Amino acid sequence: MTNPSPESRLAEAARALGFDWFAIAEAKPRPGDLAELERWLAEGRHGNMEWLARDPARRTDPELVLPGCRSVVVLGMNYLREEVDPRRTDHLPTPGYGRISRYARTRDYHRVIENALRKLARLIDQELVPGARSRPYVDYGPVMERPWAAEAGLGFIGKNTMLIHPQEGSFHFLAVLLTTAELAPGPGRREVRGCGDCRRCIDACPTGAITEPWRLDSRRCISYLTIEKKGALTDEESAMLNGWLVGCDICQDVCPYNGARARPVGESALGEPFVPAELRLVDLIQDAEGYLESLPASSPLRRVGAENLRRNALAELERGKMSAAE
Ligand code: B12
Ligand code: SF4
Ligand code: SF4
Repeated sequence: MTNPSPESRLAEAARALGFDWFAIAEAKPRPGDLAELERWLAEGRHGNMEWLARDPARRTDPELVLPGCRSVVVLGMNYLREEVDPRRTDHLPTPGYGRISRYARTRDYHRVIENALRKLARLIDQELVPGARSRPYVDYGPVMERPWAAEAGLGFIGKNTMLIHPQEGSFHFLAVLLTTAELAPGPGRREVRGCGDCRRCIDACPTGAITEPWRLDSRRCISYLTIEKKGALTDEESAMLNGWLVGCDICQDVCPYNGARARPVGESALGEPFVPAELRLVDLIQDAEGYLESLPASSPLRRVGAENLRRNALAELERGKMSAAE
């Protein structure tokens, strides 16, 4: 019997750690990514996320992050817990409540995924390819995760800018391991049907943040406004939250790829949701700190912070009053 390859041992270890997707790309800069990122930044589409504008060349070339990098291992973890009905058109919460996006209702994926990635990095460096150097990245690292996921063959980038798996949809977190180990790439970029003539996400986005197919303006995106935007919201920004307190799922909820074929996971490394889908606005306005303290330390809402939660709840309360008066 032949010994299993390093790639299949790595894939098996990733599955055991709770990852649902696994693929490998060769660590060559992807043509076009740097130009697209630079254009995006030059137009100010990153808003106040200054860290994204630091050294764009580095974000698109693994060699500049990890000298000698040969392979990019891309992983995905499903966070869908409830069926999605893409035909649903009413995305507003119960009056007096605000919505919490799906990603923020379970344990913080950064923590769960970082721990798992470190174990995989050790497996490569110490057992599979001794002497290799591997670096784990999830979200805040200098790596563009979606383009790498597409390159490795996990799916395609949709007009809503999400990485979409043709059978399993987009409700997956991504993570990346850069490694000096030379691993066999696979399955590799494949021809998938993609979006075709569909433009449901563009039409459904309540703020026009998807200004053209595949191009998003963070400054109009509810996810950015509720989570990343620091300080006070302008009146125009406050009016844009459309019922959301943390994140926004609309451009994924309406996507046909997140319908019947994308199944909610059973047991997940992220655990069961412990934050409800809607929170009462007055409770947060009165005591956002108290609410955050009542949550487990692993809640992603703690990253959002009491100040933003209260600010968002106040904006929503105001919006609710205005629409009731109309
Ligand atoms: C900054 C950021 C944001 C910003 C900006 C989002 C954006 N679209 O760029 C804000 C705060 C708005 C945001 C929101 C969300 N985010 Co976010 N975000 C990131 C982060 C840290 C960097 C993304 C980035 O570099 N953007 C700059 C643009 C230029 O690059 P890009 O989108 O990666 O790739 C572009 C090019 O390849 C180009 N492109 C490719 N093909 C084509 C074709 C044409 C014709 C054109 C013109 C362009 C083009 O378009 C791609 C998409 O814009 C990544 C993590 C990471 N390190 O990659 C997570 C990440 C993308 N976010 C993620 C998630 C889950 C979300 C939210 C769903 C959270 C929520 N529920 O509120 C929303 C979704 C909003 C949306 N529709 O994108 C996941 C996405 C998983 C997936 N399956 O795709 C990531 C990968 C985090 C993770 N580790 O899981 N996010
Ligand atoms: S996350 Fe919401 S606001 Fe942002 S692009 Fe998607 S639908 Fe629009
Ligand atoms: S809603 Fe339609 S256009 Fe938007 S990402 Fe999904 S398939 Fe593509």
